[in-house]
Amino acid sequence: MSLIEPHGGELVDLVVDAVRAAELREQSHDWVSWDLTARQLNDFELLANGGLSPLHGFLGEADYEAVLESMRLADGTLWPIPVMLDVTPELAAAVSPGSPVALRNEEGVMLGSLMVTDVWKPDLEREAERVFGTTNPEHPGVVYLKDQANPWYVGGTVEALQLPVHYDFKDLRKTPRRLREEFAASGWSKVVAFQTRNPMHRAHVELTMRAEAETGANVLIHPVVGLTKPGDVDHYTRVRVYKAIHARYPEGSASLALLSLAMRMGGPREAVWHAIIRKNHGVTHFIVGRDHAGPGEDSSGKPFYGPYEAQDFVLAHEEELGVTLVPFKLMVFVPDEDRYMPVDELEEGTRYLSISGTELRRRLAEGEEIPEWFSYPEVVDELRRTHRSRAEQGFTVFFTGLSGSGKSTIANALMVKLLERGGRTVTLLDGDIVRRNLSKGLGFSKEDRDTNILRIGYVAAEITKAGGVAVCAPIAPYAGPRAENRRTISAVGGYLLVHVATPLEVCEQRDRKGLYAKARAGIIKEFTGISDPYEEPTDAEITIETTETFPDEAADLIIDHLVREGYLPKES
Ligand code: PPS
Repeated sequence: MSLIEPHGGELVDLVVDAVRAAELREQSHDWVSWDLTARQLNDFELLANGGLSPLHGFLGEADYEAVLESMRLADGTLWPIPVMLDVTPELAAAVSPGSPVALRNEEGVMLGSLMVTDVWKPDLEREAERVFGTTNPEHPGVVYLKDQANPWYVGGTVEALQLPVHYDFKDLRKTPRRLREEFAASGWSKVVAFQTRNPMHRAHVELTMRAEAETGANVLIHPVVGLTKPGDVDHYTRVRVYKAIHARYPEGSASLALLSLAMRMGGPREAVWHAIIRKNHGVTHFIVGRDHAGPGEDSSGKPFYGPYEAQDFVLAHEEELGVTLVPFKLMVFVPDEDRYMPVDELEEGTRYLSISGTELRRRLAEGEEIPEWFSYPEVVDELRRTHRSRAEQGFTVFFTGLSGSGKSTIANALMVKLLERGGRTVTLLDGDIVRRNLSKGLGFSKEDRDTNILRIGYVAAEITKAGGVAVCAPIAPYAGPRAENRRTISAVGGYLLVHVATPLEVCEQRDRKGLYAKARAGIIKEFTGISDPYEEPTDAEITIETTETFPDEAADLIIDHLVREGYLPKES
């Protein structure tokens, strides 16, 4: 179609017509099935709609190797990020080159087919080193490869029966073809794309308007709404913000579209990938700012990538990419001139202001003012709707400690004191109580204990998300599930780990339920502290020695902590 020719190059379209779709559906009755993971679903969508052109499917081994080694496909095409289908050993064993696989979403709906060309077991550590330049498990891309990715890869060509369905913001989910058509129909011969995974504020509007002025292009606000960095603001909130921001541009000068991309946080390599993806969406210019697609710093404060490494990398490949780089330095507010400027254009000694993401989150959490020079009132309102201040958030107090350490007694005292204060619902998830209902039937093997703790964490996260208080008091002897719960609960509200550190000898001496005697006699097997491990927490916010602290005092210590952290008001 000539309408879409002006820019973007050839577009792959893997969505088949109705006849072929019916044929594939019919044949698939004899095929093995694979339920696409959240990341794979994003990759599938961009493969199917041509966002990942020139790919026609998930990479095979030769392309994978070439991408790792030289950032190119085996035929020499520039391609920085490997896109494979990672699968379980069971699926890998069930397929071989030539096998068809039905690709399904989590509800079991068949979205496409994969004709397998390659099956191999990758060296994920090597992949991390090559793609991310690090094997540091603090890098989200490395975490994914280490903890979440399935251990086998399958490559092959894809045919799509349909694109994944989205029920939210439907009018903003624009395929590459649709965007190209819209640009052509609007007479936009140059388009500069702005990529983001964060809420936008005035600095971003200023930056994109400058890019518009410098290049003579129209702006495409093209935020990622697939998988982004864990802990990012949810995409629902962000899209409401983008819509508000979009209205700030002069009528007809900017477009807004959402991109279902699963980011890898791969910094320089990912920036080049983003440029390719944007080109497929009909864009001619691409803004790359500071630390583009980077995960920031590791725990020692060392950044994973240099602040402008991504810019340099895109620049080095600009000609081959066929997309013009629009580099930007950090934008800061100059109060004396009442305007935003790139930090490198300021004269020495100029006074300027900026608010970091961390500072913004702190202000939102503590209900503090966010100045007008930083953002627009409608954006701040939108963020406040979801970023409830700590005083309004739910939280979980998670006790851990040996049997008989006093967890339940302190947990009960805490619950009563919280109810006395009022303001939030309080749910007690005590070890014994949980085992009578939620975890009925589970035993005390490591596997069952982990399941039990993760179930408690799941329920606590739901309560916390809904603004309530969950007080949990299981033994929770293993660090792994405790850490997992901390992650999921902190993402939706407050989390506080309390270690009731009563020594084993004291618990055994008390032996209120007579269990220690039975454990010593071998009548109860796998008893924590006696014949089963207890991994002492090293990350507890509060440690209580009940040999010296009464339950009443212990509960007050926790309340004081919650007041200091802003979850509870000072006066009762
Ligand atoms: S865990 O490890 O967190 O899943 O344990 P939890 O759900 O808290 O259950 C601990 C309570 O079960 C009783 N009990 C045992 N505890 C430890 N090990 C073994 N083998 C065992 N068998 C039964 C015990 O009463 C625990 O209650 P508390 O309140 O901790 O004393």
